[in-house]
Amino acid sequence: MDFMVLSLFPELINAFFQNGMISRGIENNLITGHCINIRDFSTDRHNTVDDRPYGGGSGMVMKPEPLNAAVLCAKSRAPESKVILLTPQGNKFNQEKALQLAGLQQGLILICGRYEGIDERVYSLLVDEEISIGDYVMTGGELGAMVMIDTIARLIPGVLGSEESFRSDSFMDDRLEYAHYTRPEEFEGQKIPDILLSGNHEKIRQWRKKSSLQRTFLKRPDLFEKTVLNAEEKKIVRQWCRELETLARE
Ligand code: 4GT
Repeated sequence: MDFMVLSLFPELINAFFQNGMISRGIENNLITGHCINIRDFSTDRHNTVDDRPYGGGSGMVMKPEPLNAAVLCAKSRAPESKVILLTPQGNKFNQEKALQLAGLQQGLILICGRYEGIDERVYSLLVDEEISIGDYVMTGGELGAMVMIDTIARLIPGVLGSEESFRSDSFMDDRLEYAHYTRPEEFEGQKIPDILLSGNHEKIRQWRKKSSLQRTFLKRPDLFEKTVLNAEEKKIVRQWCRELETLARE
């Protein structure tokens, strides 16, 4: 999948492309990452990219011409790509949205606004979809673009490497991950659960299922309410309730 980011802060985006899983994915030709500096498309000698808002008020608005030219440049380089504007007004980004976009054959052109945002006319001419990463306001769309690319890239086969693989059962099924432990066996007086040392893979699988359900119930009751438990999970929850009863009696 091809990611092309349009930004006034290309250093932020390029640092992201040059590190961790993303850089590995690029090296292995599984994804590409490019950044276009919107300022390169300004037309005056001061390299202006913003201007005062019509109608008055505080803050500045991104001028339409440089952004428009930058998007047209991106589209000429990647004609099939879907143009996404990062904005608090957009459709909510979540795991489901990430899977949907990861499944597309198209690349993504991600526009990052700054100041008070972009001129409405560029939006209506060029943007295929608006996306928000959550209900809060940031100083720019760059972190949103990075959140999206990170989340989508790890869903592309091979990006996480052959050993690791994303667990589609987490979050897609509205469940949190089970608790993780690594060496040492005892840390600050806390031991790891015995089962994890037993070597019994079936028992470990069941323990993890239980851990996942417990954590979802305790930490994200909103998610738990949505989940439909299968027969095995109902059994696990019943078992948990019995354990709690026993504890209460003691
Ligand atoms: C929040 C989000 C976003 C911003 C979000 C226009 C100028 C928007 C600054 C930009 N804030 N962008 N994408 N929640 N700020 O996704």
